Amino acid sequence: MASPVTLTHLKTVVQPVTLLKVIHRFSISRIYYFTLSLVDMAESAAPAVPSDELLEWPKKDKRRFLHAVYRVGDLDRTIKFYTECFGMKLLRKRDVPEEKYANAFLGFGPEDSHFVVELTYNYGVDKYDIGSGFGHFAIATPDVYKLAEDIKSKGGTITREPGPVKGGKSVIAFAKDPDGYLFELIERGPTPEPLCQVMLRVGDLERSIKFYEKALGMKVVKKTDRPEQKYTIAMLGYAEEQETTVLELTYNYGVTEYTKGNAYAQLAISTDDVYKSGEVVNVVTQELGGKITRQPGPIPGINTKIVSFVDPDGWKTVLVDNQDFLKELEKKD
Ligand SMILES: N[C@@H](CCC(=O)N[C@@H](CS)C(=O)NCC(=O)O)C(=O)O
Repeated sequence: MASPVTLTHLKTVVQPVTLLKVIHRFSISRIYYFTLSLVDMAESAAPAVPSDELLEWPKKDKRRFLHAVYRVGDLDRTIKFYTECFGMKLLRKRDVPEEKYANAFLGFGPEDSHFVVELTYNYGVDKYDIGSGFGHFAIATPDVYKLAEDIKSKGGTITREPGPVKGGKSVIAFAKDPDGYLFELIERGPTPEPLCQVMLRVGDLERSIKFYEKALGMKVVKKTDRPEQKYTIAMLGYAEEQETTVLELTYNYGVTEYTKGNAYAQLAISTDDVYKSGEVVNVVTQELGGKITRQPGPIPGINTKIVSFVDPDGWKTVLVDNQDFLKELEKKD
């Protein structure tokens, strides 16, 4: 279904090149050519530019990080690990036998106010390739040393011992979950959102920043360049880094391509209007790359309205209708 805003948000313009053609042809005083130029003009008036109001929409919209979706080889194994080692809560589970998959949602607080992980188990698939592009999720904790010790005592793997980040001051460690997904443990005082980062590697940081600002209305809340370590990171989101989950985009000097594997799936973000949001994404993908992978509309069966797309590196985002999402949460009770 086409969005009702489509036409009202577009202004038609005559392209400057066409005007030049008109002037040139008029100067040689050939009515015949002039007439042709008017035809040209009428035809090329069709391509439209988006209105400022449409492009401002993502910044005005009610957006929040909802969940990160990824695949695991054994749902119960991951639930046990996240609840025992990380202290997450199991928030809901659903089995969809007709489609041969099941989901589990876990996090540090209820889904209507917290970012959570949505685990997907596909019947019979016990292994996935994480690829080289996916970086990590992150958990903020007041004591990284203690959390790392707890994880070890429960049989978990710490791949990087606690200590200051190379080239910086914040205390971090890395833990690996049973499927090989990395979780950065970050020392931070009490925070409303302990599940605080999704890190993805990108091939052109400035292009990605523009994409997430324009298509998704995010703000750069921090940017750090570490020439000694040969990388730059940008934290993007809808509130300050300490208050919410951010998307951490990492650019490693000179590296423009990564493998995506088949394990990490997408980031879900809320919106008040999937149709209007889809219009903006459509415009931005034409300028910066990426593409819409699912046109705005309700998911058959569930009826939640979504629009999905990939960014210029191929990382997927799904925008989910706010009202429909809340209805989905009510259904589980
Ligand atoms: N080459 C790194 C660049 C990003 C990076 O190094 N990030 C920091 C955290 S912000 C890190 O993992 N440091 C490792 C350490 O300090 O041991 C990557 O692609 O993961």
